[in-house]
Amino acid sequence: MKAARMSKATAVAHPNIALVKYWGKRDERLILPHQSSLSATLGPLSVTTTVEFVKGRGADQVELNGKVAEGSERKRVVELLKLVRATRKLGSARVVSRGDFPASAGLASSAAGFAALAVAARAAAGLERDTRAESILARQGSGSACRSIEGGFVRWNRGRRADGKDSFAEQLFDETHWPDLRLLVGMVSREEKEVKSRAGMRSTVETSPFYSAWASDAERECKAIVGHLKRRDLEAVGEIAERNAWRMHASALGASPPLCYLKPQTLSVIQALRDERKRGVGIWFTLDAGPNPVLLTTRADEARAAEVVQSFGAREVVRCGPGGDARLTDAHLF
Ligand code: 2P0
Repeated sequence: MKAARMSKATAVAHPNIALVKYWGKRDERLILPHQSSLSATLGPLSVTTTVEFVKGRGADQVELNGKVAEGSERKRVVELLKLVRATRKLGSARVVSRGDFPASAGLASSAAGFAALAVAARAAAGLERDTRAESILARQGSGSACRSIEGGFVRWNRGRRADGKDSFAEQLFDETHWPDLRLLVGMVSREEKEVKSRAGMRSTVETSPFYSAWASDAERECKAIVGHLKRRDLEAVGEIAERNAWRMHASALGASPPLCYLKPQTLSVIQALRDERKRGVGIWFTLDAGPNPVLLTTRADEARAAEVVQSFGAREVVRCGPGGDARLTDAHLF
């Protein structure tokens, strides 16, 4: 094994919002999903992460958003660093990471965070950029992070292998493909959810009688949505995104105990969006494992979409569009 040049690297990555969701693992350790998923990378929101490997075998130092990371948060970062160390002779690491959007937005900051960490850690270890290897590494930090290595519209193919080498995300269309698409996060609640995604999807896999139907349907929808994205057909993309979100929530509601991530305001916003649609305004939505709807619309209807969610319970609207690839930068955080 060649000793790597000790170095520091910094990467910037965007979060993503799934249009066909990932919900359920077939391998908890390697983070391998039961089904493929497809997302839009979200700009301009981003997480920046600097990694430096230093001499010696001291403990890794991890700082996330200005605080020393502890417990499971720290453990997940340290585990990913171990995977990089398995390929190269490296000392301990210092990691500093900062996001420019609130974790409470309900957008998985872990997706952008682990994508930036994977790109920065590999580069700091002296490894060449390789989006497939980065995606596989990021996936082992947090599943959805594998979809934040590339920009635009990205599909995470579930893969079949037990070692996960064929389970990574690939770009279908880059961020310039559909500049008119707008994605608005309607923040109806900032409360921390009672059951985190990781535990929620585990419980759904283990106890929901709807799980296998969910997984096979999502696999089909992942294929069906591609042609609609290619044609930039908002209505067709929106219809799939909505029903896929409902079906994910239906599978979770079928768990024991039932998992309900929605709030009354979520349903008020959804009802209002449907009414707007009847009036000819082009707005659809998706929902992650949380109460905040993410609206899919175009520039022409963006202002109206923001108005609707705000008048029906959203206290804030975070406006996004398709974002780009994770990238290296010289603007180190330390
Ligand atoms: C997604 N979610 O496709 C789905 C939709 C939430 C709902 O990926 O356990 O933080 O780290 O692999 O990636 C959130 O789960 O879970 C998620 P782990 P992750 O975006």
